[in-house]
Amino acid sequence: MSNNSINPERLLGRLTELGNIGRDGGGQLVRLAATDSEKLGRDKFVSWIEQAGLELAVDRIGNIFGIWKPIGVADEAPLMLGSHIDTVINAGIYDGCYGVLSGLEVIETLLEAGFEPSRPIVVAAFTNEEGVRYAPDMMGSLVYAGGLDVEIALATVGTDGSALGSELQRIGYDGKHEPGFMRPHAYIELHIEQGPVLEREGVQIGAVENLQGISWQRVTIEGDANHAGTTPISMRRDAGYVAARVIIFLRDRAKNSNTPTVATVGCMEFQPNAINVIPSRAAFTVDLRDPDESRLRQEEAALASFLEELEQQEGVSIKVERLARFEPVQFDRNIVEMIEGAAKSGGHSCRRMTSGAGHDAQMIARIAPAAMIFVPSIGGISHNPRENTPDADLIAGANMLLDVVRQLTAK
Ligand code: HGY
Ligand code: MN
Ligand code: MN
Ligand code: MN
Repeated sequence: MSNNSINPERLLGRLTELGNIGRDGGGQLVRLAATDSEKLGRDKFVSWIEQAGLELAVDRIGNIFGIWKPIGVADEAPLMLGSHIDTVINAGIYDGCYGVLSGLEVIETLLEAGFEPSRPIVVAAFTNEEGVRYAPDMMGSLVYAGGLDVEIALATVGTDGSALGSELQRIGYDGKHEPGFMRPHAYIELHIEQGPVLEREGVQIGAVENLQGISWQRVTIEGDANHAGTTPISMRRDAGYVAARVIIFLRDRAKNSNTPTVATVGCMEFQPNAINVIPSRAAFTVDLRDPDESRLRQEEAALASFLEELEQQEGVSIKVERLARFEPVQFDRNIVEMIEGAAKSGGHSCRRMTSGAGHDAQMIARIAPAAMIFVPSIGGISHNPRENTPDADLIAGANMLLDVVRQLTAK
C-alpha cells in the first residue's frame, strides 16, 4: 500500500455512516454533547479506533483520543489531528466529523503503508465543540488546553437543566481511560469552510491563518405581562418589543459597518408566550464575531449602552450573562506555509484565509503550534442538513493532511 494517498471509500463511507447516527424521529441529525445520540456516535468512533489497533484514551471531560505510538517510537509529544463529532440541531454530516475521520484515515493509511513516524500521532474528538447544549463552545478542547478548570466544566448546567458531568458519566465517557496530559507537538485540524469564500473564488484549499474572536451573551428582558387588547401602547412594558429592537440594532450595525463584524440572535424565548398577552419576559442569545479584538469590544460596548437606553425608554429591566468569550487567534505560520506547499505539490489551488467559525484549533493553539486546512462548502452552507462538499475536495483535503503529517513526522 502506498502512503501517498488515503483510502477514499473508507473515509467517505465512514462519513456517511457516522452521518446517519443520531438522527431523530424526523430524520434530523442531532448529536448534542453527551446525549444518547451523541453516545452512539462516540461508540462508533471508538470502534474504529479499536479496529485500527490504536490505543484508546478518554479524559475526564470526555475528549476521545486514538493514539498511534509504534514500537520504538520515542515517548515524545504527539502530532495531534482532530476536531469534534457533536453537532448542532438539524446538522449536516461534515462539520467536525470530516476532521476527526480524516485524522483517523491518515493514521490508518500510514500504518498500513508501514510508515514509521518520528513521534506518536493522535486523533482527537473533542467534547462539546458546538456549545448548543452547554456553553461555552469548544469546551472539551478549552479544558484540554488548560483554559477552563475541568470541575467547572463538568458542573456546567445545560439548556435542559442537566449537568455535563453527570451526563458524561451516564453515557460512559467520563475519563475511563485517562490519557494523562499530552501536550501536542503540533495540531492540525481539517474542516469544511462552512462559508462561501473558497467556492466563490474556485479555490480548492484554504490555508487558515487566523480565526475571528467570538462573544456569546444571554440577554433577559423583564417587562410586564398585560392584556393585548386593553393596554394602550403608551402603557406597555413590552419585553417582546424591546427584544425586537435589539435584533434590528445588531443587524443594522453589522450591515452598515463595512467591517467583517457579524451578529446573530439564534435563540429567543418569550414568556408567557401567549397570543393575547404582552410578553413579560424575553430571553435571547447574542453571538458577535470579528477578526479584530478592539472592534469586537466596541460592538459589545455599543450593545451594552443600547440596552441601557432601552431600559430608560421602555421601563424594562435587562440582565446580561456572558456565555463565552474568545479573542481572535493567529495560527502557526510555519504550518500554514507547509499547508500551502502541500497544496502546490498536490496541484491544488490554495489561498490563505480567516476562519469565521470557532474551532477546537483555536484552543489547542494556546498550548501548541496549530493550523487548519479548509475545503469548500457548496453554497457556503453549514449548520444545515444541506451542508455539502464535493467528494473530490473531501479526498484532496484528506490527502493534503496526509502530506503535511508525513512531513511533520518524517524521521
Ligand atoms: O460557533 C461556532 O463557530 C462553532 O461551530 N462552535
Ligand atoms: Mn466544526
Ligand atoms: Mn459547527
Ligand atoms: Mn466549529
